[in-house]
Amino acid sequence: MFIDEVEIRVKAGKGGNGCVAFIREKFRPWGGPAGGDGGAGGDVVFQVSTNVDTLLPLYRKRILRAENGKPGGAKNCSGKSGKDLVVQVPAGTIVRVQGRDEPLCDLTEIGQRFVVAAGGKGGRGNQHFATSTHQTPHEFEVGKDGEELDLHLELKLIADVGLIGLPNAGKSTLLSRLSAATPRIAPYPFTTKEPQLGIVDLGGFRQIVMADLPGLIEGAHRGAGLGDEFLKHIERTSFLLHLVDIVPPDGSDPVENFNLIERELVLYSEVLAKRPRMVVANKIEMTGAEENLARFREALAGQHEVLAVSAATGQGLPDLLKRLLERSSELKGPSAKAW
Ligand SMILES: Nc1nc2c(ncn2[C@@H]2O[C@H](COP(=O)(O)OP(=O)(O)O)[C@@H](O)[C@H]2O)c(=O)[nH]1
Ligand SMILES: [Mg+2]
Repeated sequence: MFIDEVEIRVKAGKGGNGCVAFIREKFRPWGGPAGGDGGAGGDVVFQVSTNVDTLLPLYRKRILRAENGKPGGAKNCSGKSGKDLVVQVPAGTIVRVQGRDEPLCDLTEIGQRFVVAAGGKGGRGNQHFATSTHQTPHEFEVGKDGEELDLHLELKLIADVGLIGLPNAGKSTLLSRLSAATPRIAPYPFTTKEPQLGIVDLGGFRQIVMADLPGLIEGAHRGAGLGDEFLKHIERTSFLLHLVDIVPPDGSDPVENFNLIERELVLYSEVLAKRPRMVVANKIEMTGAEENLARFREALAGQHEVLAVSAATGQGLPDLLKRLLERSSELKGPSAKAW
């Protein structure tokens, strides 16, 4: 299990101050107090939405602020309320006040809303302070501050895309080039190397979780077992990206290298071997890459589409993201959301 975490401050709007005013009309020189009430401050609200898949949109923010209420006006006019700030969060977000174990809320249902910080009440204007013996009140209330909290948000993630390939294919390099954030890995008893993972922003509000699965193939080689929990987790990975070094330094054949991994994958997990996948040739900026790529494409013709990138120079990466976005319905299979 991977955990996406964000720490963020939320600040609701302050209530507007009450107003001190008196009616001044030609024939009513002492027309009485008429100061309006301040408007309430806006709330900060979290709402579960299918538009977001991770907490990535919140990484770039420090503070989420709702609008303040407007002060009351003369002639008993109430101030306008501040607008609520509605923040979209993915299903499965657990919200805690920083430093507390007990969750503030556990947001699971699409559309579910929770006010994480309530706006302050507006203050009353002087119209409310008049009594029979106190006809020209100058009292008013100031608006109350909105709630301000430091929150910790946590989301359990499933990898949407698993990166596979021989050691040195460039998996780590590719992942670091594409990821916009690096979630934490929950404490699994890994028997091999820890997987790396990143959130990849595909644009168009789609974010996917990409996991490098280094232990997968190397582990299969040695017959080393990954933890059951971890295996269950990666078997929910809905899509595989097989990365191939198109100019291997040892002079080996990229087609054979590709077949080797595919064979091991079947031996390792039939569930995973059935996953849809995309084949990506890496290191295409190197000399000799072009001929190898042509041969490679020919060998895989009719079986897999082959994209070509250089994780080192960035060549081909925008096309790769575009292609992943186009295939994002396959990346988000029902299994991927079924926690
Ligand atoms: N020339 C070239 N080298 C690359 C490219 N991508 C990765 N490498 C290098 O290949 C080596 C293995 O990369 P790494 O990401 O660690 O591979 P991994 O074992 O699959 O995670 C490193 O020395 C990288 O710098 C690329 O596009 N072009
Ligand atoms: Mg690596």
